[in-house]
Order: sequence, then C-alpha cells, then structure tokens
Amino acid sequence: MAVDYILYGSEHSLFTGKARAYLRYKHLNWEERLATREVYLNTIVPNIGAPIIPVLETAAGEYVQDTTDIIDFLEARHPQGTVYPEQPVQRLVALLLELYGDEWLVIPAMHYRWSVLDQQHDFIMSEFGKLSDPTASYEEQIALGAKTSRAFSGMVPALGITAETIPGIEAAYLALLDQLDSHFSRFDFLLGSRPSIGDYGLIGPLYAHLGRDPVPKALMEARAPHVAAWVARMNNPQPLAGEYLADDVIPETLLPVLATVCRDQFPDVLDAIEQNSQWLDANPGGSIPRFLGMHRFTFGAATGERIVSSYAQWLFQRAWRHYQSLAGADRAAADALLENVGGLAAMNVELRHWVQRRPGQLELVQGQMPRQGA
Ligand SMILES: N[C@@H](CCC(=O)N[C@@H](CS)C(=O)NCC(=O)O)C(=O)O
Repeated sequence: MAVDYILYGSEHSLFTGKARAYLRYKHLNWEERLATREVYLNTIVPNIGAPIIPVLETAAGEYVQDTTDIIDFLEARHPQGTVYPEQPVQRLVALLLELYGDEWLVIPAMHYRWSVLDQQHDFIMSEFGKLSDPTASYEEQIALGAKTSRAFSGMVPALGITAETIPGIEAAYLALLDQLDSHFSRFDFLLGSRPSIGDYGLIGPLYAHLGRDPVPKALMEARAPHVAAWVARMNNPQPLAGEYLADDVIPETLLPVLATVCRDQFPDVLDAIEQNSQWLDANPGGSIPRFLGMHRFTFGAATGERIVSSYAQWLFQRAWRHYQSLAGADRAAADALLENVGGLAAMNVELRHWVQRRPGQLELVQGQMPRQGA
C-alpha cells in the first residue's frame, strides 16, 4: 500500500465528510477511495460486519469503522495537533457538539436531502448511483441511485421528518444557521483557531448534506455565509495549525447552540439510555438492537415520533465520563456552564449500564465503565 491509510467512503456521505476533514487537518499520508459495490462486498462487510461507511484501512491491514473510533485510533498514533482540547470545559463542549452533529443534526440533514427531492433529484440519485457503478453513464447512475438510495430515503419518517414536523425542523435549522453564522463571523472554528472534535461532529451534516446538496447549499450560502466559509475551511484546513481560546473560554455565541442540545437532544438521549438499560436488564449479555422502537421527540417547535437510537448513549458517555472526572475549580466551571445552558441535571444522571462497541458488529453491548484516567 503506497499510503499509510485508505478511507473508504463517498462525497455525499455524512460521516465520510467528518473523517475526511479530520484526516486533512492531521496531514497524514492517506487517500480516499470510493466505497463501490465491490468495496462493500470485498472489504467493508467482511472486515466490519455490516455495510456502513466510512471505513479506515491501515497499511498493516487493520480496519476501523465509526468516525469516532477512526479519529481516536489516529489521535493515539498521531497526537500532534490533537483535536481534543486539554482545557476541561472546552473539552466538554467539544464532546457535546460532536454528539449534536452526529446524532441530532442528521434530522435537518436528511430533511433537506429527501423532502425537497423534486428540486435536486438527479444530483442526489447520481451520487448514489456513482457508488454502485462509477463507470456507468450519468443517466444510468441516476437510475441506479433511485434503487440503491431507498434504504436511506426510507429512514425519513423514522427520523421524525413528517408533514407535521417539517415546519418546526426548518425554523429550528434556520435559527441554528443564524447562531452559527454569528459565531463563525468571529471565530474560525468552534473553540478558537483550531478545529476540535466538536467541529468534526458538525461538519458531517453541515457538509455532505446541508453544505453540498443543491437546495440546502444555496440556503446556507445565502443565509449564513460565515457558516459556508467554515465548511470550506474545514475541508481545506491549514494542517495542524491553530489554538484553542485561552483560559478555557467558551464563546458566548455557542451558548444558544448548547442550550438547544440540552433542551431538545438531551431528553431524547436520556430516554435512549433508559431504554438501553431496560433492554440489558431483560437481555443480559445481549447485543442491543440499533433502534429500540419509537419515542416522542422535540426539535425546536416541532414534536413528533422518532426512533430510539441506542448508539446515542455511546457518544453521550464520552462527554459524561469526562464531566464526571472533573473536580474542584474545573467541575465548578463546568457546572456553571451547564447550569447556564440547562444541562446540569443530564450530565449528573446515573448510568446504570455502560455500553461499548464490539468489533464486527454495529450493535452495542454492555461494558465496564473504564477506570478514571484509563
Ligand atoms: N456512527 C457511525 C455512523 C456511520 C453512518 O451512519 N454511515 C452511513 C453513511 S454516512 C451508513 O453507511 N449507514 C448505513 C447504516 O447505518 O447501516 C460513524 O460515525 O461512522
């Protein structure tokens, strides 16, 4: 292998965008390859156990899936220019915004891809078709994409995107664009001049869907040019450059975004954690299904029903564990921020069961909470 790492994915894939932006910032010796049907069959499914992207392959023949695991795997090997802030409150904010980008902004991302399909049909379908057959003609790719994209477009109602919730989802997304535009008019990245794991959480939905599909891209460029500029910066970063703000400062411009995480996303995640616990109580030693039925959710002014995503606990745990490790002045500073944005009770929730990933499957299993400092 001429490079140290290969990233299998695609340009229109939300999570590939997260890993790609990170790899560019870290300035590693890597290349991206399209996850074609052959790659899924011969590389991804045999090594990961499921048809999912992105996947990282190393020169030594190791395979890593899940963008968070990919980033952590690479951070351990290439610590220079880490994307995890050392300062404790900034690290907490970065972890929470990763959770928000990965698990919550997928709602507006999927809405603006699939609910306005009539205005961007050929683009979307050809992107999917290209994966199945990169050598087919544009027309053939559109026809192919119409078939292969069904698994994704079929997720839309399960994500809670319906005629009733769409107005609220759109209004809340526009409010987010305004908040982020104000933030990025002052700062290059979320926490200063260096991207953090929080930026990588947000870039997934804000690039592949909301910053690239024709309809939401035009919306972003017109309404939030500083967000569009941040997307461009994330995709074309100055490798390993930049600093986080001094004195563990959290910019005021992020407070409304954090308040949304606490108000809208936390209840959803806490319920998923409760349902995971109940499932593990009833099925000790089992693999938790990725989706545990449906529950009520709130997105801005919209309320509806969406799937319970068991995986959300895994990402939440990272922030929770970091917060729980803080003591003294650090804990007081984190508490002051959490109190301010409405997240104090959620970060103090008791986790009855720790969950972990297991190689070869996407379903989580019960794990041991790592010792502090491990
Ligand atoms: N948590 C995973 C999510 C990856 C993911 O959802 N990838 C999408 C494409 S962007 C996919 O292949 N989904 C298929 C599936 O979830 O079964 C990660 O961070 O890598």
